[in-house]
Amino acid sequence: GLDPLWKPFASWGGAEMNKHKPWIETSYHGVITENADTVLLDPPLVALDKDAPVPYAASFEITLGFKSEICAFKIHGQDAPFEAVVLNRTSGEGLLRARQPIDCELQKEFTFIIQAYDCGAGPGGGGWRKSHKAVVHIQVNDVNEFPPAFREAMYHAAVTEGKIYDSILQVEAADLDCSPQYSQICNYDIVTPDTPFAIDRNGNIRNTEKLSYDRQGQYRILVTAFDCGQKRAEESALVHIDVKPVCKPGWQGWSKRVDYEPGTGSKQLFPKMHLETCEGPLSSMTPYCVSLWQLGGWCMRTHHRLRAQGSDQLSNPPIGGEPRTAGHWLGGR
Ligand SMILES: [Ca+2]
Ligand SMILES: [Ca+2]
Ligand SMILES: [Ca+2]
Repeated sequence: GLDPLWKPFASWGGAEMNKHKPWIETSYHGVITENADTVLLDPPLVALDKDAPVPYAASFEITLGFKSEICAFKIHGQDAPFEAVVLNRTSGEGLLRARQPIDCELQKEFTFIIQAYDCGAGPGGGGWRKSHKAVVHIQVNDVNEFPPAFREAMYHAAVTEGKIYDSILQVEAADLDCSPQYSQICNYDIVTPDTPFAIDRNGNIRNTEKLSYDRQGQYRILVTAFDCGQKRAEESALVHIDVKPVCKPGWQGWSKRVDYEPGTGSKQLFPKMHLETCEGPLSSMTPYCVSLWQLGGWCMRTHHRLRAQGSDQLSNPPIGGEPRTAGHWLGGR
């Protein structure tokens, strides 16, 4: 029996010298960190070729030139931005790397085909053979490049004094990174010190104590957000919270004095005037008629009637009166 190592001598020449095609795994899983260029492959990229010299015989095999090493890896795929290079022709080790920066926000994974080519048998590389096709699936790891950003620069809410709210309003930030770890908002925080408010991890703002309209009628607080990689929003959001006084039933939206410039035509007296019923038992008593009569160019009198009669509280609206001379104000009675 002839030692297998010596067989090539018995059949010297042509494609006979390259009996075997290279062999690679059927599939590879790769990971690359965005903006980096080396792909970590599992299993590692190695092409085996039975025609390749075994290490202990390498010296005379190379001399004789009838070996087949691995000369190339080729990638087939729709514009896959990767290339495979041979690191060691004899061992068949290869490396997969990005041809251009990989952006996870643009594409999170890639799938393509890879094939190994040996160096052939002839002196000019003729008679080369290629491996079967293997599938490579690459996943792109995220880098925390983006800070959270609030959907609104400013938020507005109103609360009634003396109440504790579970949630006065909810603020929301978003983040453009491609992974949950670096794009989800893990925490919100109130930047403004010493406020009677707290914010939870979902962005709900609540008051931590009862508010008083007389003590402070409006609050302006700054809030910030952190993604789950602890990156903080670059711009804080401004939250306005108005404190409304507890409702007192009666006529609202008027004042005792109205200035009128003679000759300026008609002027609506109290466009915002309304009967505050505080949504209590008086809520069904909406004003039936509130009208301002203009006589001779002057607001003369205000009439109102209520659909429901007999309430002491719902007296005449506090305006009206007799015509005065030009330039005088119309006083309440
Ligand atoms: Ca990116
Ligand atoms: Ca990113
Ligand atoms: Ca982020």
